Amino acid sequence: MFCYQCQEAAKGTGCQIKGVCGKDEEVARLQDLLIYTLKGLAEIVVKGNLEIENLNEINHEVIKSLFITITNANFDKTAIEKQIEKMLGFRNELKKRIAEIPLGDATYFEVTGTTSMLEKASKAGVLATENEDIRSLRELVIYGIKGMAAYAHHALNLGKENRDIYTFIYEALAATLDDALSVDELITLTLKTGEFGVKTMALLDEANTSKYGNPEITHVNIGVGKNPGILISGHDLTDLEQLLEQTKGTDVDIYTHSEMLPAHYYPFFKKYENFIGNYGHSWWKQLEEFETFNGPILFTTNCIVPPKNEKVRDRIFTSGASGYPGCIHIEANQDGKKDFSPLIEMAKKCKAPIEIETGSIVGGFAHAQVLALADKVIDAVKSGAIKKFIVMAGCDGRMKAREYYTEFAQKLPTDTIILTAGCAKYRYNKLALGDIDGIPRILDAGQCNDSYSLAVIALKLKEVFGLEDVNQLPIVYNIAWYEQKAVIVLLALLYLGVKNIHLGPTLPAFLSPNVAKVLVETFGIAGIDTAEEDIQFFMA
Ligand code: FSO
Ligand code: SF4
Repeated sequence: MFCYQCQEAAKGTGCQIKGVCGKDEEVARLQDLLIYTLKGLAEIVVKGNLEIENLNEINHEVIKSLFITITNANFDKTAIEKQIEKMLGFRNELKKRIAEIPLGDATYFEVTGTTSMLEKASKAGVLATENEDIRSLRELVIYGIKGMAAYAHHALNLGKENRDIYTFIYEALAATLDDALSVDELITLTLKTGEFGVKTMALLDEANTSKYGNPEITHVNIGVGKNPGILISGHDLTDLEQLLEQTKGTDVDIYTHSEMLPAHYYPFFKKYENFIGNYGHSWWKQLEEFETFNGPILFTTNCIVPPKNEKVRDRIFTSGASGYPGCIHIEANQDGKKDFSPLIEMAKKCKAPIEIETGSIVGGFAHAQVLALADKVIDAVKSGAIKKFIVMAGCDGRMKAREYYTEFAQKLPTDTIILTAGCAKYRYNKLALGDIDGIPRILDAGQCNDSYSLAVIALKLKEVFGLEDVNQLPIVYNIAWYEQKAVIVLLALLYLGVKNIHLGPTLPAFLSPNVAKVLVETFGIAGIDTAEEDIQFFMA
């Protein structure tokens, strides 16, 4: 196996024996083969000029497949094998619809059973591209579209889709097989990936807010109640909605975990009396937190940490693109409805969660809420009460180096405001950083996809201050990344013209020295230093 798609890639270069995330060799290879299958399917769609609007189910399964291969989402070999078989079936069906034209290996290879899948996968992985710059750019695009697919999948679950996004995904997948593309053409494709990243995040924002309302300032309880609970993790709000509906009026409480925290900010979910609060920290602390939670846990997406304790594993359920061997997967029926009764019945027999902290955290500062406060914010900037906004969106992770983000937040001058989104916030969202004229010093917009909100806020401020360029605003970017959704957020920001983004705790292993050089020279991308030095740099 060889995988270097996330920030925790072994030795900063790539996982080769087993993933730091817990992904084993077979899962890694099957994921490679699933991606290769999608590339073949995409080549048929693109070269055969197939109409995207006639490919409904296939479009949906393509984005689901991409989502399955995101870091920490799915460790279930059987589920991945089934997905490969399904996508090969679609690929072969599409091939019959087009004229005979020259096509590559990905469009016609056949495999039967695990052994032949694994064998084929060994020739279809990342290292199959020999030139390291081409490989680097191809993977940058693939990781970007994985993140895009995850967001498109959430939007789809809410009934929103945009065929242009699917068209781009096919184009990008097929382009990664095209040996005729030059480095420059691949760089252009990378920026176009960012453009579609913006479109996808806007689509998801529309899907979320049209159904659940605009996030608003909310204090979220981090303590526990007396009833047994179900803990819901991941990012899918439609799963949460169904779970709340199915537990309404029962003695089973619902708690959010990690990236599900921002659900509390949406007006829609406030009517559920059993929606108690948020339990725990970001994803990587889950094993200890699941022990003390005592009740069933539902993963709607990543980030899953392989459970060591069987008793905990028996309480874990998955849905959507996520999966773990030995855990029950809740499938949606034809109408997208999921039956969460196995979790609810289990919860009734469990003890209430053990309280691990008390108090509350505040959030809900997505674009509508911040723009509602715009006058106050603008006055504070004009009076000098706010000197700088620091965008610290992104992901958390287990590396010790991430303590930097807590230290950085703590040491920032008191005339700065942190704008955040994603699970990166858990490194500082429980610190008492105070407020500036009533504006909290940490403004949490929501999940990682809500980084879109931060871009909307920046563009609005640019307009209000009559500036030509977003980079003239007193906003700086110190982003933490972990997996591929952060890659699409980064590409989206680059597309919007944001320069000098600092990215940490380490730069991606998949950037070859030459590709990294382009990013540094064109966009001013930089890594992180010590908290003190970086603060000095940002405040200058
Ligand atoms: Fe975090 Fe995991 Fe949201 Fe990611 S929980 S790391 S970028 O899945 O998607 O921020
Ligand atoms: Fe390694 Fe990250 Fe790939 Fe897992 S996803 S195998 S940790 S690079």
